[in-house]
Amino acid sequence: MGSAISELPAHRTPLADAAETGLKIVVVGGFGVGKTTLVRSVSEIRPLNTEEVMTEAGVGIDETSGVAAKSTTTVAFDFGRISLNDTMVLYLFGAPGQKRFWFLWDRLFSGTLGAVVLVDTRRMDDSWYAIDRLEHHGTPFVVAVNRFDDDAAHHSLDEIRQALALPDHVPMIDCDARVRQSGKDVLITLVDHVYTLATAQEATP
Ligand SMILES: Nc1nc2c(ncn2[C@@H]2O[C@H](COP(=O)(O)OP(=O)(O)OP(=O)(O)O)[C@@H](O)[C@H]2O)c(=O)[nH]1
Ligand SMILES: [Mg+2]
Repeated sequence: MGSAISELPAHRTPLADAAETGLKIVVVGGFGVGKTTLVRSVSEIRPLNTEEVMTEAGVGIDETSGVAAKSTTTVAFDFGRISLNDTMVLYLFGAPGQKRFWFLWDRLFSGTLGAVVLVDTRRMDDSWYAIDRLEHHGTPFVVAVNRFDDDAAHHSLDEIRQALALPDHVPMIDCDARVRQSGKDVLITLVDHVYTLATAQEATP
C-alpha cells in the first residue's frame, strides 16, 4: 500500500479535489528526538511549527543534556500533511517533547489513527512515557529509531526492542528524520500496521 504514496514536491501542494479521508497521526517521543524535523521533512504543505527559542530562562528546566546544539523547542505542536493517494490524506501532529508540556498529549491523541514513537538511543528512557500513554489509550504505534550521527553505540533494533520491553507485534524501523523518503517509510510502516490490525479485527468473529 505504501508505494501508493505520491511523489509530491516538498511545499504547498494543494489538497487533491478527490481527498475525502483524513487520517490523524501523531509523532511522539522524548525531548529533541527529531519530531519537528520529521514532520517538516515529510509534509507537503509548509508545516505549522510552534517552535520557541530556548533561552537562559530555561536553564535547569529544559533538559538539554545530549542535545546541546538544540536552540528551539516545540511548545504546542507541529502540524503537517501528506497525501497517501488521491483520496487519502494523513494529518501529522508532532507532540512537544518536554515534560512540562506533556499535559497536552492526551488531548492530542483524541481521534488518532496511530502514532510514531521516535527514539534516540542515547536517551532511551525518554521513550517510556510515550509508549505508556499510547498503550493506555490503545493507540496502535510503531517505533522509529532516529539514528544520530554521533551515536557511537549503534544498538540493533532487537537490542532496542528488548530495552524498551516492546512486544514482537510492534513494528520497528530505522530512520533519519531529516530525510523525506525515510520519514515516509516510517509513515508507510505505521499505516500498514494499522491496516493489518484492522483486517485482523474484522476477521475475528
Ligand atoms: N544528526 C542528526 N540530527 C538530527 C536528526 N533528527 C533531528 N536532528 C536535529 O536534532 C535537533 C532536534 O530536532 P527537533 O526536530 O527539534 O526535535 P523535537 O523532537 O521536535 O524536539 P522538542 O519538540 O523540543 O521535543 C535539530 O537540531 C535537528 O536538526 C538526525 O536524524 N540526525
Ligand atoms: Mg519539536
